[in-house]
Amino acid sequence: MENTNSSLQKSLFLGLDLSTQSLKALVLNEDFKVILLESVVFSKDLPHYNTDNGVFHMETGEKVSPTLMFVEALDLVLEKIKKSSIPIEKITAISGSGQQHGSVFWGKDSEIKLSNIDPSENLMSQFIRNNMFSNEFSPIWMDSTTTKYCRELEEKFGAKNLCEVTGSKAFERFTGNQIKKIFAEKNDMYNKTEHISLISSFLAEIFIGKFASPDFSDASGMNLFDLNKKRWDETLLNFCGGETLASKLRDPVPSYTFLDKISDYFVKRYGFSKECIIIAFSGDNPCSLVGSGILNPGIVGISLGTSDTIFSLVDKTEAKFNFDGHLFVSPTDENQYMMMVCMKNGALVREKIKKLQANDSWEEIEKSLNESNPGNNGICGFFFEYPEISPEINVSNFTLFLDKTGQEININQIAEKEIIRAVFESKAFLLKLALEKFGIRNIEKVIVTGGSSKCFGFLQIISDVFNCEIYKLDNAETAALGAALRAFHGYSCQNNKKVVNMQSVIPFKKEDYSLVAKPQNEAHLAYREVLKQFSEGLEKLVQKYPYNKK
Ligand code: XUL
Repeated sequence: MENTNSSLQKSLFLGLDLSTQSLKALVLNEDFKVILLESVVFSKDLPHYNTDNGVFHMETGEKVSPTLMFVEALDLVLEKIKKSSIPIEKITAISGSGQQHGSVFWGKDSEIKLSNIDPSENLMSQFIRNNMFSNEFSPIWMDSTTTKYCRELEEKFGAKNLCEVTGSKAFERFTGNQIKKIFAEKNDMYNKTEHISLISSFLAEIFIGKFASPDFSDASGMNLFDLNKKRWDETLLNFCGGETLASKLRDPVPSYTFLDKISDYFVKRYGFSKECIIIAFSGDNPCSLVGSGILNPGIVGISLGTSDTIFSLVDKTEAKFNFDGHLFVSPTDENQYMMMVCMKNGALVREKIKKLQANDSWEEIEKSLNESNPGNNGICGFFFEYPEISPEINVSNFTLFLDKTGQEININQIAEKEIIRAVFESKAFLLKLALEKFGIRNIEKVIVTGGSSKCFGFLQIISDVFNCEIYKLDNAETAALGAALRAFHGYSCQNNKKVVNMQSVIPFKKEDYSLVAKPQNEAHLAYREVLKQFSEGLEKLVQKYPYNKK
């Protein structure tokens, strides 16, 4: 990436990424080169919170994170930036990324207290002393204990209607349903809550020293935001949090919005410039989209991590709503949508097959994929360690193989290399089918990120199934990079006093990517056949194993 705008020489842009497991800070210089990457890893650097990689598993089954852990992580990461060699005073704009759907519950008078924090002390001790939060825990995206409230919401509004208004049917992790649970079960705590933030807007709030709006993209992951009207839906607000919810939330704003200048606390304590501006923070998926260079429709991002996620941009007029995925307002252009499907059964399924069938070795997996045939002689499989959310299939520890006639076949009748291939082909099929449901068929290229993108045999399968070239981005920190790029974009809009097109100012170039797989025609044709059979098998599983709909 290279910046040709001379007025920006010597400006630096900071992107933060508050994810499930860590807080990262990435600084870009005026040539869009990463000049600093610092991180605070919750399990390693903040062990006293006793989390499991940032997550607290409550006895009740709820998944939360201690909100103060986020605050302490921010103190630590800022200290690291201060100690580094970068000139902090040159940071011109800051934006951030937060794990989507998670929420923060601020206590009474917390905004006043936040605006009065003292630069001679760190944030953490002042947050403890001031008792900032009404809920010491932040419900996070991994939580799935709100099924009852999701069903109530869908009964009241109709799943289809909810999907068409908010971009998604009711999902357990979506913030509206998390708020409803606290409203219904911990009403006292709810009433003591002055303000509710998303994890992204929470981080922005600390930087400006007052409550902040979430951006349109992150607000789209709440089941509360009307994508078309670009404002909260009043009936949904009332249903999830009663009449007071509207007053506990700030109205969402476009992703490029200038929120305010950085608060004095950061100027005095860390040496930031008084002129440094804060651009609305967003969710990790919207930020990863930007950080992967997906700035126009036709490019598809696939993140192969703990969960597998596929995302892309779609023109509003062409976008199809569907129950298995989500539409968000795009962080690149508020008149486009970002589609996203998040599948729970990602890395764990691959790790399991690696352990059971390949001596826990990626080399053996590669060898096995090399020695087996695309299309797997008509054998396909389904593998779900956890109940799947996209599409909804309520099974655990589940394996099923079908032969080329679509009949169930016993694992003992299948060669080891076919078992391994079936796992990787099945994932590529699921990703392709997810995309088709949104009406996306013309794919220019796919950008892959995440742990399992190191397996070339797997990337070749994805290339052949999608029939397009696969690229890897050289920078793996797509969420933090996307946040820094969004800071730059917001700054450019502010500077030009108009909304500038993101593509015209963010110069992703060919050199930023490596080509890792090219489609092979014969393999693609073989997959087209198996995909039909796979899709029919999948539909049967969806019918056979529904979630409890009562
Ligand atoms: C997306 C989702 C996860 C989190 C991870 O809907 O729940 O990808 O955003 O941080």
